[in-house]
Amino acid sequence: MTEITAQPTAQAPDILRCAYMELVVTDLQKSREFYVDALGLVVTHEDDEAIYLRSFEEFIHHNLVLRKGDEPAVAVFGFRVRSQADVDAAEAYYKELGCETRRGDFVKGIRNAVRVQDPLGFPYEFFYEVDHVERLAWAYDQQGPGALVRLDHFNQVYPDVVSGAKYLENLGFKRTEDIKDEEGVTYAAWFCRKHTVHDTALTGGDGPRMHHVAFATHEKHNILYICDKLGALRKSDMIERGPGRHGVSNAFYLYLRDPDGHRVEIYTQDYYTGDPDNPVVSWDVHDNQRRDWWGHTVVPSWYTDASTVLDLDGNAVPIVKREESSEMEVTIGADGFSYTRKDDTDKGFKLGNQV
Ligand code: XXG
Ligand code: FE2
Repeated sequence: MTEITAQPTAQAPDILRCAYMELVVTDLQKSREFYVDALGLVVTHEDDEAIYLRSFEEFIHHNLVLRKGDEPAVAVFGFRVRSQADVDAAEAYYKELGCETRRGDFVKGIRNAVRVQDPLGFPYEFFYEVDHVERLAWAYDQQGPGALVRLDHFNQVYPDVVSGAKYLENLGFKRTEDIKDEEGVTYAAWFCRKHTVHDTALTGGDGPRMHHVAFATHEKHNILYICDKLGALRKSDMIERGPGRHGVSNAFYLYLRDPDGHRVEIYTQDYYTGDPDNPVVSWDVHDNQRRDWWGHTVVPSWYTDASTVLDLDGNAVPIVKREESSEMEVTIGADGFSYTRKDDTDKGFKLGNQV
């Protein structure tokens, strides 16, 4: 394996967007109750081994695969690329990085994909050939008031955000926001290919692990309905954080934990980032509004818990400890509240530091 930050001479694949995640779950029926009955995702295919789900605006086969297994884990982060030639490009790119690569049909609906274990240790898939299915965007008779309409992003936990970011930027991702401190420590960073705040993000912590997968609703009230529905189903313990308004991304959010503990974010209304000179917003880790615009405290489990990721043989990838300071420790005060802004006279909001 070459250096994580090395730029291969091979052309990076043209990645369109985050497209699907394959989760290993321990009880398919319990997961179905959560993702289908409670959250309303659309079933494209199901059998005794796996359930394939999609969001209402999706036209490709799936955005989420739930596969039955013994231990909860993440089998793959799937990205759609622009053409079949870009799948070849991805294979050559990762081979040059010295990474393990496999070629084939790994899940239903997708053909001739490449899977890699990337330099950070995450299982990534790049694909182009995929079955088209009915786009249910106009099926308002099927969409409930909490309809999940798109897959929005992934979030990955990794100890060294700076070198992880360099790897993603070499791969063609554009940084949109980050969280740093005055000493230059980077705690988290967000990266896009499609023209939203992100397709994936790095959260500093022990990793590689999967922090969350996020689905978008049309509007804020759809998220509030999901909270009400979970309450009515007596599943309020599945709500981990929120609802609220993020500082980073400016999106409205809710974090849930599925029956295996995998974290799912419901997210809506971030901003357009498609221009090449889109300013990067850099937040001070001590700004109490960075993670919740209303200043609400982030629960400790949100910082500490994340899902195991698998290598290409299905084995758990060993976890490396973060050496740099942890955001939870530097921001949660002794009283349990995260009001640690150094310059307390700075009551006016600088929207991060836009460059
Ligand atoms: O999608 C996101 C997040 O990564 O889940 C978290 C956007 C913003 C945030 S943060 O908690 O930093 O506001
Ligand atoms: Fe997120």
